[in-house]
Amino acid sequence: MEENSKPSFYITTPIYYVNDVPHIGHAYTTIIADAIGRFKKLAGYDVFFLTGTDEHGQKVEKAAVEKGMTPIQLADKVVIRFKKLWEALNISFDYFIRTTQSFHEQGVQKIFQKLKDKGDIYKGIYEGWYCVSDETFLSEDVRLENGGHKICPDCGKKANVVSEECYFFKLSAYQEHLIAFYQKNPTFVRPQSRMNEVVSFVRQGLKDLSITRTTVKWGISLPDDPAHTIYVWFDALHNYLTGTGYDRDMKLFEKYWPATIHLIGKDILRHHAVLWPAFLMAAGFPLPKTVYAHGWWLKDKTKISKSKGNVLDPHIILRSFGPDPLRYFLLREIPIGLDGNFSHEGFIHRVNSDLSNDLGNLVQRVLTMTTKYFDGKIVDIGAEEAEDTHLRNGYESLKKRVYRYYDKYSLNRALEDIWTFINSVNRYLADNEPWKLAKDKTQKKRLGRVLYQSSCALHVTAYLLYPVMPESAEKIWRYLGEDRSPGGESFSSIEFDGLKSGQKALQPEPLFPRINLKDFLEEEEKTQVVPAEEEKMEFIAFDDFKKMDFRVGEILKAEKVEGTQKLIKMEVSIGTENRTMVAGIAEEYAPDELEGKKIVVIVNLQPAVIRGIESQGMLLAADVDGKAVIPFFVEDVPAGAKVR
Ligand code: ME8
Repeated sequence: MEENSKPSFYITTPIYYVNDVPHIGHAYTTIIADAIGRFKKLAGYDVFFLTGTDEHGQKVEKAAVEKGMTPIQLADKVVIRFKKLWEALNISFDYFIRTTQSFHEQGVQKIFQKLKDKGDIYKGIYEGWYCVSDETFLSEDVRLENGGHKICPDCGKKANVVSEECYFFKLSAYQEHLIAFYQKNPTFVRPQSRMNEVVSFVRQGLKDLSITRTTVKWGISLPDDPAHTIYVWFDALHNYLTGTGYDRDMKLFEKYWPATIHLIGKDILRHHAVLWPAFLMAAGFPLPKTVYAHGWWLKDKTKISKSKGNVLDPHIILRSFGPDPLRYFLLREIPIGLDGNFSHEGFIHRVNSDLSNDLGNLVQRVLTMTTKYFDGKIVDIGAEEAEDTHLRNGYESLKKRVYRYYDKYSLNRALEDIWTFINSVNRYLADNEPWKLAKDKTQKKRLGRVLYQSSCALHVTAYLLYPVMPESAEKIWRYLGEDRSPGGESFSSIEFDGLKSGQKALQPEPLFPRINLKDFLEEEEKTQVVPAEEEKMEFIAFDDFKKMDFRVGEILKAEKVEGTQKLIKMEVSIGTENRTMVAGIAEEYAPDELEGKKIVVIVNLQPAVIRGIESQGMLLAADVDGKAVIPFFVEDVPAGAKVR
């Protein structure tokens, strides 16, 4: 399908505060968004996935002072931590927005001005209790404590009284409009229980909202009244417009807005389900389709959060196991909407039992037998018997159910169902005992059929798992000798017997090695969470550096990879030979401006299959705010010269 004719699907995560480093809670929302986005791409949608960081406001200002930095210095540091984490977790966002980017600031100022001109924003005096930690005014019904102060009901911290001249947004004027909107769009907030919560909150009455501060300096100021900075939530929510091109690339904006789904934690439901639609109504924008509020990850029954000091650093898990075990665990363990308790025992149990035993061993067994009995070739021989057909039919109905579950965002149900199928493949092997068939020469065809059927089952299983476990799905396909990538195939095109007969499989590395709880806890104990301001550079030994073979490469040919927005395929001469390489640089460079250019290439990196193309090397480029900038040689250097 042409990119343009596809229906658009715009998904967002909250933009996270940069007052401290990311933790499992942030990873959770972002992984859900990534899995949904990947599924929607397979289902034929033109997906735009936005994430980013919320960098203004008193909370960041205060954290920066405590760390002896300026707010932007702190933001620059913490942003790197977020981006590294998303890379380690294989998060395929389309744009990463920072609210300190000038186009965002200008966009917010413009909308603010529009509301002011319209009379929806007016000047007055505000006096109220404000929670710095949550950047939120407390509602009037929060009771006074014995000491004469109020406690923030969300984070439990002491609030301050704020009295100052400020601008107000006429939120009260939107109360009835909001109620009418909720009635017309009963699935605007999901799950349903949260919708009811929002409706009853709005029915209790809405007061006008103070949306500027004179006591906070770190924020977007008003051009015609610069003593005022814009309330951080007014600033932050508009990232969903500016991040997709509002006021910068209106074509892009019109293609994707309104958002299909704002994925958030339940802590910020009112901001998204009450304030945000009211701001949008006032400015005349169409409203998002759904705000989906998921539950919290708790540790020992307490919400995992920076302010509670019980954060779990996902890096420790990622360093040991890669992205997929954590992605799988977080999505499998609880339905989106409910709270879950994170324990290392729970995590390790899931990995050992579901990933290592059920799936990893299955892959290993089928491919080891294929190597041993058929010289590594997948062969489609032997007649299909009833139980073989049973496996095929099992997949046909599984595929429909899994599609429906993913489509309803019931990711845990999709995974449960896929696991029932994996276990039926394990049973099929146990029943047919191919290792015994191999001992009887007259059973060669039956042996071929059993292994072919099992390989096909693995092929489709990996495809169905791709939204949640993209790295493992790619690996399984590669082990099966598949030269396509699961991410590039449409859901409707995946048939049970998609493996070509005669295709050469590989002997796999263990996909999910078993974890020993004691070793894991010891490892974790050794690895302290490194606070953002003390981020340490990881040094490598000179011997490790010497292993890397950097060369001058000359780009002979370049072309866009069809069906992608970011990828360019190149033929690069490295002196002794020509290499095919794929790089995500199409948004920054046109193919014809690359041809003839000389670049730095690492030539002894293990090849990777990207969109079905084997990339045999990697070019070096600077990462500037998520954009690639390639260093080109200006001198005339020969292709193949060593770079050291
Ligand atoms: O609220 N369990 O940013 P934030 C599950 N900047 N999810 C969790 C979690 C937990 N224990 N802890 C955090 C902000 N999250 C604002 C958002 S949007 C316009 C502005 C996730 O850094 C969850 O998605 O405090 C939650 O809503 C978000 O992180 C809060 O991140």
